[in-house]
Amino acid sequence: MAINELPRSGRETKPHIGIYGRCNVGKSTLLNFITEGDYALVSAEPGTTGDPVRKSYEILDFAPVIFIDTAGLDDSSPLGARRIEKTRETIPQIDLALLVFRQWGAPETALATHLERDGVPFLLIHNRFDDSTQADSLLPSHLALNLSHNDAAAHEALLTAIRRALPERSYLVPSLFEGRVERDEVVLLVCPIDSEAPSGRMILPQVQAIRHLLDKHAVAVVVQPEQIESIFARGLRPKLVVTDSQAFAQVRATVPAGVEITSFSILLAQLKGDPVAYAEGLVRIDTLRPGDKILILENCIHQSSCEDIGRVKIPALLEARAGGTLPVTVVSGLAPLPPDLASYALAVQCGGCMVTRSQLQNRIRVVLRAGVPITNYGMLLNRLL
Ligand SMILES: Nc1nc2c(ncn2[C@@H]2O[C@H](COP(=O)(O)OP(=O)(O)OP(=O)(O)O)[C@@H](O)[C@H]2O)c(=O)[nH]1
Ligand SMILES: [Mg+2]
Repeated sequence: MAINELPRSGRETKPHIGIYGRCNVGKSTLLNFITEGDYALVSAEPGTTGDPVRKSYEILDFAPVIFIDTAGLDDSSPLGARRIEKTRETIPQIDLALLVFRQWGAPETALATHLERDGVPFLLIHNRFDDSTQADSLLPSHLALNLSHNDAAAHEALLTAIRRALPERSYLVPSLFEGRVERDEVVLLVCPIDSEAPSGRMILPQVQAIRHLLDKHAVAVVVQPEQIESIFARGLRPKLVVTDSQAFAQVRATVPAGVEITSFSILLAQLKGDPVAYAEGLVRIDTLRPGDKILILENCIHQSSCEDIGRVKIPALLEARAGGTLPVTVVSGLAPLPPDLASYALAVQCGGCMVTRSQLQNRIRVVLRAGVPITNYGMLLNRLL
């Protein structure tokens, strides 16, 4: 399937676009200009925007995206340093940066260098502040606009530039089942409804799996672990069994030999994470010693079932393996990584269903750069359960 035919990303994985620049260059004005609203506070007072401000916006015939308006890079107010840090923390979360400037100088060069180093694409936006006589900047490619004008042509040009600059992988999602399942084949999805399952709904990876199977015109059969036997007893031969990672042992004991078993977390790891790094990191569990520090990275901040896996089950399994206590740090959502990252023996990352591919990839890259092996919830549970 060509990438252009792939489904657009869902609500949870919208491409993120950060707006950066010095104080008062018109960053919040740009957000309002793009979204044709009055969402962000605009004022002549430098330092108006403090915390990053997120705004969803659907680009017509394209994709829903999230804009992040940020504090000025040169904010010198009493909270300036902390605001600048919050602004910098958004960079690993974005798929595209809009760098707004009135005059190009050292702060713009520093930011552009930072973005280039991190492989983040960016558009340069020269806010002319009504002065159409102002000479264009000497920069080779940029958009020159007067942001406070209601200019339909400029709006269209800006959105076209954003669509072109966004990497395809930020809004087109390959199938969880690419190359594994064909039309009309049956896939058994094992979804335990236990005390950890959220009440009244399915979790995102289960919903995504059903949707991706429907997109492939395959057949999804959704069961709880105790129904697996009756499915096979009826003569149904699924091509693949996908289970909640916590039910691995039960599923292996019930599914007949020869039928491939994987988990939602492993499918997600292959789609969004770094399966090679995860496989290399998994080996580290064999050499863990009491006292080794473990870093749990779980991106969902509101899914209590994950808390139990990350905070209780995985630490207990690793401690049993190491034969003693392992100090565990849990980082939730996209909170900053610990400053002493390099001192961890192993990082264990969840499937990452609630974050974008870039956000997950950037996080993995930072962990690997610090020399810390990283593996994945599902792969670890598959090995230890
Ligand atoms: N005349 C004119 N004023 C503009 C233009 N763009 C922005 N402004 C004004 O410049 C001031 C600063 O704009 P903001 O959008 O708040 O700037 P910002 O970069 O978000 O500033 P901080 O949040 O403080 O970092 C406001 O008074 C805007 O009305 C423009 O194109 N023309
Ligand atoms: Mg602002």
